[in-house]
Amino acid sequence: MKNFLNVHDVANVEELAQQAIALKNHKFDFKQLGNNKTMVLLFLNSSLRTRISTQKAAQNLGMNTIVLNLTQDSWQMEFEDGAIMNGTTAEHIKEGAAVISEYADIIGIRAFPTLTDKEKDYTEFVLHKFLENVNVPVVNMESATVHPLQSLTDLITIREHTTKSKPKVVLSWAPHIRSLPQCVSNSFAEWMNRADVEFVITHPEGYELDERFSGNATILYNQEEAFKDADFIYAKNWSAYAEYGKIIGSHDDWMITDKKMQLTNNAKFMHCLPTRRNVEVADDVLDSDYSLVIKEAANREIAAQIVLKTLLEQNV
Ligand code: SN0
Repeated sequence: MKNFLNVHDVANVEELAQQAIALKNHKFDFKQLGNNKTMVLLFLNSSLRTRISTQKAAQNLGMNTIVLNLTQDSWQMEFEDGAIMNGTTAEHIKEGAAVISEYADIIGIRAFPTLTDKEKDYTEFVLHKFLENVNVPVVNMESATVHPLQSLTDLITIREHTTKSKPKVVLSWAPHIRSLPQCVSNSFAEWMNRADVEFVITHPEGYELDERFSGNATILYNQEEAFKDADFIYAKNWSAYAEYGKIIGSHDDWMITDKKMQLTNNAKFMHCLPTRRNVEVADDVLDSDYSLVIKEAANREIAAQIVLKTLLEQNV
């Protein structure tokens, strides 16, 4: 593994999840690996879990960590080649990324989509601008189209809580008041399509994901039908891909409730967090015994740690 950008950097998703589970009781056994090594974490957007769990993972491996909120604490960055920088941007990505790369052994980057420029977002413009100008491994901490640290976490969590070798996993769209990225859902879909699960996606018409991510998953427009026999319900809002970045109509009745969870095969509930209570997910689901959301968030640490461990062993 040279970088951890998306599922294509992983040879076998189930094996990586098993390695992460095995690491859980040996978190501090590899302190030497990161000795005198530094991870720089660059945030162009807000973060709670990613920021803390990735730093913690790096520190478990003996690394130093430096966090930079690039849009607040640094110079405003220019990404366009050939730009005449007589406006608000003070530093070009060519120098900015190259300099950061001099100080870092691994770089983590969070750069959300614009949700207005589909072409720029789906070619991963910002992530690629960094990649072009650094010479150390890069970890995607949620980019314009995917969130692979979350998806690895989700597979780990499913494996820890399944009683079946091939559980039925349902990704359900849920309502929200803002336009959100498709990243978590795209990524979850491409990981589930490579995992040993029966994978179903349910959403209102118009919310089809890019087929490069949804692949051969079964897509149902009827949420209640999709929930039947489910072992895991994974809820997430996303804005439309076709009508890019838009919220289409009102679908308040898609909120995940305990009543809907009763249609499943005693399914566990998952969400990447943050979630809007009683908009996306009802209190009675988030506060139930079958909710895995906190355990899932806790697993972000071992997901990040197995990725950083692999990068350190293979590159740094
Ligand atoms: C992000 C998203 O991609 O959906 C991060 C999820 C890990 N979520 C949000 O931006 C939620 C913001 C809100 O206002 O609820």
